[in-house]
Amino acid sequence: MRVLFATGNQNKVTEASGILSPLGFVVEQLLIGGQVPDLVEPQAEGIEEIAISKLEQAVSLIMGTEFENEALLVEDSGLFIYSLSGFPGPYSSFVQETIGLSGVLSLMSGEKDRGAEFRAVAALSFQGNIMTSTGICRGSISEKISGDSGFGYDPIFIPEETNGRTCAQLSPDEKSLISHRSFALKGVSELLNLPSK
Ligand code: ITT
Repeated sequence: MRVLFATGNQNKVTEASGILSPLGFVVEQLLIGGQVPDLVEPQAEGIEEIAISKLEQAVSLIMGTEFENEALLVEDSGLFIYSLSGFPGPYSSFVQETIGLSGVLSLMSGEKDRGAEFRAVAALSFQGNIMTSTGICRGSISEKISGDSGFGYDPIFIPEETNGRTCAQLSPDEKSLISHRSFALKGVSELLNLPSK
């Protein structure tokens, strides 16, 4: 079954494909007229609200197109740092683009409590139903930038399970075993496979 992923982030498409293809899904980036559709990210408190709003926008964009009857996926994620009361959370993209990873490390300078988590909400629409699932990956913020795989905050996030290695020091398969994205996507894929009532 094909899943059209409405995202501007090619790294997310690659990861989603690695996670969902063993489960029998073919993940493709949603392109309309060859372009990534422009979805407005509302200034909302929660990433679930953001994911659902973006999914609703994407659903209206595919109405009347060849994609109308296909499964459509949106996923919104963020990094939540406990000592910063969950910042950057829903503002993670903006913060990455403005102060960047070194800016986040500066905010954490001298901070002993480095606990943090990545969260992802996957929202999927199929045959008029909307399903959502949340995934969490707990860990901590590193003291320095390390590793060059992955994307985004990966070089400063150390999952609990990796013996001090950041996500950017993991192979794609290692990251997918424990990532917020993987738990969220597997969650929606299970909902999709439920027999309809
Ligand atoms: P779309 O909204 O177009 O899907 P995006 O990159 O803006 O793409 P998000 O809003 O979901 O995606 O991501 C919020 C921020 O969190 C952004 O800076 C990402 O780079 C970062 N991020 C998300 N998942 C991540 C991951 O698995 N590893 C590292 N950083 C991640």
